Amino acid sequence: MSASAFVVRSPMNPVLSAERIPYPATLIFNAGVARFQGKYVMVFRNDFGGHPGSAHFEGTNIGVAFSDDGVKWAPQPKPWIAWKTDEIHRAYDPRITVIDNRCYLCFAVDTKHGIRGGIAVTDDFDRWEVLSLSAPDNRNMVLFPGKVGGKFLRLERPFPIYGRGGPEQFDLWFSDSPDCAYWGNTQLVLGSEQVPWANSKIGPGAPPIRTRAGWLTAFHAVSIDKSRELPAWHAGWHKTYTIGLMLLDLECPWKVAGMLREPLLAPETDYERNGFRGNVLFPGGMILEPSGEVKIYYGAADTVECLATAHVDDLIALCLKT
Ligand code: BMA
Repeated sequence: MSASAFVVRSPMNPVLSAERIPYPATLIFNAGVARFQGKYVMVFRNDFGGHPGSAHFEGTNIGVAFSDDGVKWAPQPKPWIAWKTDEIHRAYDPRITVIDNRCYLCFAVDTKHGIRGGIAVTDDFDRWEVLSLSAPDNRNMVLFPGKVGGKFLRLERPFPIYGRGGPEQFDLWFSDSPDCAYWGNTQLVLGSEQVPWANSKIGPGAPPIRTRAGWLTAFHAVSIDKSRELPAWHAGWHKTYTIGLMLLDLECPWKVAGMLREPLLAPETDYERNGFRGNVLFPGGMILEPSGEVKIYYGAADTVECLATAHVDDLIALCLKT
């Protein structure tokens, strides 16, 4: 049975889109989601000041929405983070991890001197404090919802354009930190060549969830087919982003304990195939419910935010299947 048989797309999809946002919004996607203080919270990317069919946007900010069930979302009246200085152009693709009752955010930060991975902390989705900004180029950072040996743990995706030998052949890495500011113990987790269905870069997606069998995490995997133009609001779009799934060792989280050999989800529906960039599924949040249901949140077509669900036991079994 193919993996997609174990995953159900929400009938409410897309669970958040630009029409529902009470301030200028064009693309609402690539969100991070967590359960915090009895509610679900989503931080999402908003590319605003554009219109369908045009590839030009005025800017990007990060918005917040709350929910009682993780399905129906109420966006806040105003955007939250709009980071712009002489050096910093924007922050985007946020993820959230709750550690010791505080919400840690990871985001990509476009700067004059390259793309940096940022980590910040908030207690109220109002004030936020930056804890670290990596050297460029790095992004798609996610933090684990727990520590090993007292250290914060993260996955990340540096993108070495000279040293890796192929165009956009980028891999998934691990590092840890005593304080979320100084990062080290850098280890390769998964090389893009180990993902059998992808021929280009991979990257961390949703912050891992802790299960009895290991840290379960969804990643994105890219295939490029130059012979096939994909639907997009601009010409020359050839990349398909699928969602992969793996288990990492609980004590040595840079060691892969199992990986699904096919995509967990690939673009199928209209809202996944068509939009600003069609055929893009970009996972950013995973929540394990007490029932064993796993909610998987993903941006679709760089245009809307979606939800799919599966049972944690099935996801573990899929990763351990040889
Ligand atoms: C990546 C990032 C993501 C985006 C994806 C597909 O490089 O920019 O934000 O979803 O491309 O366009």
